[in-house]
Amino acid sequence: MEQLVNLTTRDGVAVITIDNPPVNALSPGVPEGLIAALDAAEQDPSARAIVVIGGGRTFIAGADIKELELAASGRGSGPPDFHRILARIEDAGKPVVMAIHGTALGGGNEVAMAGHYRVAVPDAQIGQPEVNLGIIPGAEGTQRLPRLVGVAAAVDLCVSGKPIRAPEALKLGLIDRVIEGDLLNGALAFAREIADKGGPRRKTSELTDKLGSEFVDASIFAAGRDQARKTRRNMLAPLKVVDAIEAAVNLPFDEGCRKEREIFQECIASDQARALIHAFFAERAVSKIPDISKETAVYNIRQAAIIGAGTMGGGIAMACANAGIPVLLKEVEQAALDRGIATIKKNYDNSVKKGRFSPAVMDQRMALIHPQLTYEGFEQADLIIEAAFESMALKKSIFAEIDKIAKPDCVLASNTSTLDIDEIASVTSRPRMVIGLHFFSPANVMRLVEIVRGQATSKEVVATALAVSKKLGKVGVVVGNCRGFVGNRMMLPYMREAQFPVEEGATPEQVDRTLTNFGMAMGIFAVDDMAGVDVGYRVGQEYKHLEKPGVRTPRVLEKLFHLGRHGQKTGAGWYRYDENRKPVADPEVHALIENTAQEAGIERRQITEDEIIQRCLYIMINEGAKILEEGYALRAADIDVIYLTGYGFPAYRGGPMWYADTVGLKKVRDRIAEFGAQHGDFWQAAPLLDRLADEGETFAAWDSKQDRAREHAPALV
Ligand code: T1G
Repeated sequence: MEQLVNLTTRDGVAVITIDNPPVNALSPGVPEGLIAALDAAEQDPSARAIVVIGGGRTFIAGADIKELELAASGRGSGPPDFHRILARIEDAGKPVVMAIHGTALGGGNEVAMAGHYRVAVPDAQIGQPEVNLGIIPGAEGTQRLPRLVGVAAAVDLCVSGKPIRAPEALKLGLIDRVIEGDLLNGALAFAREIADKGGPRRKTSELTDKLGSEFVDASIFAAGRDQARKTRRNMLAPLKVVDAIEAAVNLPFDEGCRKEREIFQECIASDQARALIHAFFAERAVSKIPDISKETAVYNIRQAAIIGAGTMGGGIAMACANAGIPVLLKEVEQAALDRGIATIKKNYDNSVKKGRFSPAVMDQRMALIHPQLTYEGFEQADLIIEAAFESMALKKSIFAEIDKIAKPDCVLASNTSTLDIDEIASVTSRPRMVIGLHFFSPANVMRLVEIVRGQATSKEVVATALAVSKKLGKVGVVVGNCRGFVGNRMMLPYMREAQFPVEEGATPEQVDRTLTNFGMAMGIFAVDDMAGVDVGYRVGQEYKHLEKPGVRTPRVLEKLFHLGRHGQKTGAGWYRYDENRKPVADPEVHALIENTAQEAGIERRQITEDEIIQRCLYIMINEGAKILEEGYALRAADIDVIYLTGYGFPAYRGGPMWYADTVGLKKVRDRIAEFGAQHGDFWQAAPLLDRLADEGETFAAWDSKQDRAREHAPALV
């Protein structure tokens, strides 16, 4: 087995270094290496104490999620059990000091808590993010953490899954010292101090002073479950982790660990864990583009420039400033510019009020955004992003202008959400430098960027777009240049199909409630009202010429449009909006729907939640399959990431394509055929879906086959 753990001795202290790049996960060989090193360190008379430290950029970032993926799918030798290494550390005959830098997450923090002392550098991040993977801590963390930080803090750390920085960990008692300067030297000095002091080992498992009692902690557990239900709607693990921490209060340590193990096993065998682990790796796979290697040159983006200070332009400017990139923000007239800057300022004020950062940080970020009415300075920009009104003519005129101004190696990007990138690029002398960077509103918040690769876009420009997305804290997904790209192209049939159950008997509220119960962040009619019924109507008009004669088209949206019910912005759309912009069911809309159905001779009936989910999601999944076979997305997993990070699809369902695999592609395909028979051939299974269904295959298997095939013959999007 590869040497993943090294032992050296320095100044009377044994130093155990974990060296398992990229993140020192507890992969097979690491626990074994740790035990061997501890054995050797204990036998070394010159070592009075032991320091455990991570090699490279981090301490231990947790169990190896690849192992968990195997266990969650019932393959491999079952979920890893770290009890032996944890007991070995805690029972060591010499003081064990954990030296933390980078991250100590999940199993990483659990190993650290088995140590007798912990020290960390100021920016170290420590936490239990397991719920983000649909599981709970499975290495005695739910038993040791409350013993160190108290029950309330332990519940919050485990239910939120959010890491904390070292200074806060020190305040909570999770670590014993923050090391300024060199970590190893600081840890060695600390270890020698402890060895000099002598005395019994401080075993976390034996601490009880912060556990309180069942009675005292009851309100904490109740609040924790409320927090889980509110912030992690429909998720299993955040509720289960509270049960495990409760066991730490009610049971002796070893029994509590057994209870934790039981709950851990239950969670890892769940669909939610499989979906969330899929989402973890899918999000990391999107940056792997077959014909773009790690060696592909990337343009250095030191200065950005944005055209249009509207909702999107303003949000993108904030994203750049938040990442420390100075940005020129151009508008055509002062009033529009003032509005744009005022909105940015208001957004930053809100963040300061919420304590996200200080007024000083806000000033720094505002200072990075330079509002202007001319192209002055654009000739210095490394990246120009056009975020003007969604009109081809306007975008082409802007690109013709910036083509004359921008320096040769400046990346020219459009934030268009539907228009043809190749057509936009055709007005420039450098289509290879043109790319689509499709941000999602609010662009300073939403994590997704659809990176639209044009026919001529160079590999260096695609690689730069991926790097810029990462720098902005976004997830960049490379997609092909088809109408609506990937996200919106799948959204259109979803929006369209959702209207038919409403004509046939459901209400907009019933459909939206069904979708939010399923886990969607928002119902489709609430989304329509937020985006604007007029926008939905205009986009629909743009697609009208594509509709086959005799294909059924939704009727109510058009009526809402002509009634001026354009959604939130007019105070009424599918819903009426109260003074707090809260959607309220509107009997007027119900009447409009019933009249429309009557006029069309549609008999109204009971519509089940299952039917609503199947009609709304299967049409989207089917479009996803078409996108894959046409090559406009590299992986089904990429489509999942697009929907998880840009369209509010529930992560614990893994994304639309993963969800289809969970349902079973044969079932999806057969249901589509039934809908086709009932509602017309708008419902026709995509050939890829048909084939995979017949072969009993999954989109996930198709992805790995594609990836394998591409190793030999790179395919462009
Ligand atoms: N296991 C396996 N691979 C991992 C990994 C892990 N824990 N963490 C990261 N990687 C891979 C990742 O797939 C990518 O691979 C590369 O490392 C860089 O990651 C018992 C059961 C640490 C904050 O949930 O949050 O412990 O794509 O691109 O942005 O109770 O990775 O290059 O081939 O994300 O700098 C708990 C998960 C596990 C932490 C670094 N731990 N990791 O972020 O790099 S469950 C976690 C992260 C557990 C115990 C339970 C982040 C990071 P590739 P990256 P980054």
